[in-house]
Amino acid sequence: MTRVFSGIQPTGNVHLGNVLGALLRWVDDQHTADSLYCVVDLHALTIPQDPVELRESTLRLAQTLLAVGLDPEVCTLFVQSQVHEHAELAWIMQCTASYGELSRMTQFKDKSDKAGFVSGGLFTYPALMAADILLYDTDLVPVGDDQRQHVELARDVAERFNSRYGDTFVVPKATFPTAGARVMDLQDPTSKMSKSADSAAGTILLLDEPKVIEKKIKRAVTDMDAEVRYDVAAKPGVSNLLSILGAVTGRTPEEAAVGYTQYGPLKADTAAAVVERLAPIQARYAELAADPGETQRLLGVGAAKATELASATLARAKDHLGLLPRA
Ligand code: ATP
Ligand code: LTN
Repeated sequence: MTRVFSGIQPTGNVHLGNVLGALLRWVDDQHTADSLYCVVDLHALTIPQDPVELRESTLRLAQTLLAVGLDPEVCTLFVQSQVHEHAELAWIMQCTASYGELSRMTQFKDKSDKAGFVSGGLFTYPALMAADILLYDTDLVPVGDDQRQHVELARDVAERFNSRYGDTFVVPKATFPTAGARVMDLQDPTSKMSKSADSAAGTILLLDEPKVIEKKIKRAVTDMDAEVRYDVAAKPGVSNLLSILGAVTGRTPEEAAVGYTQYGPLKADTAAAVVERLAPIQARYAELAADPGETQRLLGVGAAKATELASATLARAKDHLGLLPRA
């Protein structure tokens, strides 16, 4: 069976872009592949975090993933720091990746330009991500386009390690969402909806109340002429609404456009469809939030399953490297 692995950082609130672009695909994949999903809290440490907030965001994100539909009976859901093999293999990956390779990562350049404090971890972040992926003999890594370079690096270090020390790691491949799975900011439809966006009005949060969702969509930026048509280049605002409406109702944006001649009804129907799609997720989230102990228990089960796979891979890598085993 194909092995799938992906991760998400416990930073910021989950928004509609995360749900439509990533999480719903994870939910689908769990039924067709042997899937592992990880809340990557060690990656969050590359930027200074408030300890109380980090612990809360990690639990909240896990509850969100369960609410969206990840089923711990079907997939393996766990927290990165609870499986210490990730940190250990990350060191080995740091010693396998070259300084030049890590220097060429565009995410590091972007983030280090913006950050006041640039940690060593921000620089070696892709080595930890390679460890995440390689520990599980992963075949496919579903990610957004922004992670393409990092998965490519994971492939390169896996191949280098295999050729230096003998066959050890499966060489993974990234998979990307199909067109339309890129949700844009409602106030600036030429940039992607993002946790770190300046305009809260442009981002629909998974836990936004129906009234807030309606208001944000009603105020969404549209285009000059009043025609409803899917044309991303000429009409980014309306096209974004059509993508969202299509995605939440299981249609293409072109199909979603049929029958609309005015922006008002399009916005009203898009808001209603988003509210309806998110309502059961929000209800499930509220149930899970009322019992944090149960989520922590499920994460413990996930970490135990992950450890079994990860420890075997790490032992193989250490053996091939020539590290002396404990007697
Ligand atoms: P940040 O704004 O802090 O960069 P983010 O909102 O981009 O965060 P990530 O945690 O980097 O979110 O990504 C989690 C997953 O959600 C990734 O697979 C990413 O590709 C996907 N994703 C993020 N934003 C969007 C979007 N606007 N449309 C579709 N998918 C998205
Ligand atoms: N860097 C990714 C999160 C991430 C990840 C991974 C994704 C960490 N480890 C392993 C896929 C596989 C991000 O910021 N979206």
